This record gives sequence, structure tokens and C-alpha cells, in this order.
Amino acid sequence: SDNLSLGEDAVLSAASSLRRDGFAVVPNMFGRDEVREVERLLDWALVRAARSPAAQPFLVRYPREGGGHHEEGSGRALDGWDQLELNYAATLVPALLETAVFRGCTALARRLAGPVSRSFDHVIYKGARNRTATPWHQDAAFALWRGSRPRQLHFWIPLQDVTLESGCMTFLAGSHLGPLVRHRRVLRPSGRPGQEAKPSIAGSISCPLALGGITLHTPTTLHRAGCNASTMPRKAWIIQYGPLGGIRLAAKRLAGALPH
Ligand code: AKG
Repeated sequence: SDNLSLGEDAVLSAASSLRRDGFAVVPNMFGRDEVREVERLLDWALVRAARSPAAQPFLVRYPREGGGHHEEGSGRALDGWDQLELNYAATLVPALLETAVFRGCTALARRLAGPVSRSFDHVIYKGARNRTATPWHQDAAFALWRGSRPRQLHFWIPLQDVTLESGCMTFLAGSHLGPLVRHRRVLRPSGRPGQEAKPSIAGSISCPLALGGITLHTPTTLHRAGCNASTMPRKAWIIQYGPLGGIRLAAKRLAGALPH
């Protein structure tokens, strides 16, 4: 596809990693300006969501202990918050769907999985020195369809360099071949409830990435991300592609409720 600025070797390598490990790392997928454009739109989406009563069910904010913390360069969306999550960001700010990043991810998803389209997208912003880790989980445990699902692919797009210290993705290689594991309820450090899987198998692989790189995983691949121990925000956009196509009803309702 014209939107895929990725060599054939890189596509084949991602396909074989996905089959074998349940995840793939694709470095240098996008340029700095292409990622910056997404960051600008997501900063705006978070500010817009905070102001919109209709968006509240899609916005999760984890309070920062002690509050009142100013975050440099986050469009102020993170001010006072330990972590922000926004579901259906691309529905709130449809310009995200016109970005080179979205087009490139969609083209790669179709090369790897056939006729798929965006089924969900969300944003996770971890503030500097944050306390909210993303626990081990399989995305399938949270989906309506639970279990494995052919042609379902989840793209994780960091908006800056990521290291183990700042909360890059860590995957359990091969876990996608196993069953959906039990997720138990946990209380996260911010006091919010979460769900955690406790993998017992060795073989977790952390994936630090320079800006412009992405990771992909399947819905049954166990993964986690740590707290952001760095002094800068750690921002990521996650796009899920699936076979049924179209966004869910909730997203349509959200779009309908928003002022134009
Ligand atoms: C997910 O989207 O399923 C993740 O685990 C993202 C983790 C993160 O960005 O902290």
C-alpha cells in the first residue's frame, strides 16, 4: 500500500515474530514530525475530553499523590494527575485518522492480517515519576469477544523514546499460544481497581524503542508496562485492529453527543 513506508523485509520479519512470539518490534516506522503531529492531537484530545461531560465515561484519571505537579510539555493535560487514559481518542479527534501514523499502522495491519479496520483506540499518558504500573494482562481478557481472535492486532505507538525505566512494553514471548489466563482484581497504587494476570512462565522481553518505532501484539499475548520512573511524561497511543470493522456503539454514541 502507498501508506506503508516499510521494506518487504521488515514486514516479513514482523509477520514471523508475531507468529512465533505473539509480538513484534518495528523500529523506525515513522519520522519525528509524524509522531509529533499525533502528540499534538492527543494532547488536545485529553484537554477536550476533560472539558466534555459526554467524554467522562471514556476518560480515566489517576490522581497524583500530593497533587499540584506541573508537567513540562504535556499540553498541561497531565497537570496534577499521575496517569491519564482516554478511550476512543480518534473518535473525539477524527484528525487522528488522517495522520501518517494512523495510515501507516492501518497499512501494516492489513499487510499482516488482511481486511481489518480500527475496532478501538486508546491513550495512556504516564506522568513523570508516576506510580501507576500497567499490570500483566492479555487484552482479550477485557474484550467482549474474550479468547483468541484471528486477524486481531494491537499497535502500541510511543510518542517519545521509551526505556525500561520510563515504561516501555514488556511481552511474554509465546504466551499468545496459550489460553486466556485468570486475571484477578487488584487495587492499583492510585487506589483504582485493575485486573492482573500472574504469569508463571519465564521469557519476558522488554522492548525499549527510539521515537518512531512501534510494537505490535496479539490479543492473547501477555504484556505489561512499568511505572514511568523518568523525569519526562511517557505517552503512548494504542490502536486495535480487528476483522469486524467499524467502531463500537459506545464510540458512535460519544461522537453523537459531542458539540461540533
Ligand atoms: C495496552 O494497551 O494493552 C497496554 O498494555 C499499554 C500499556 C501502557 O502503555 O502502559
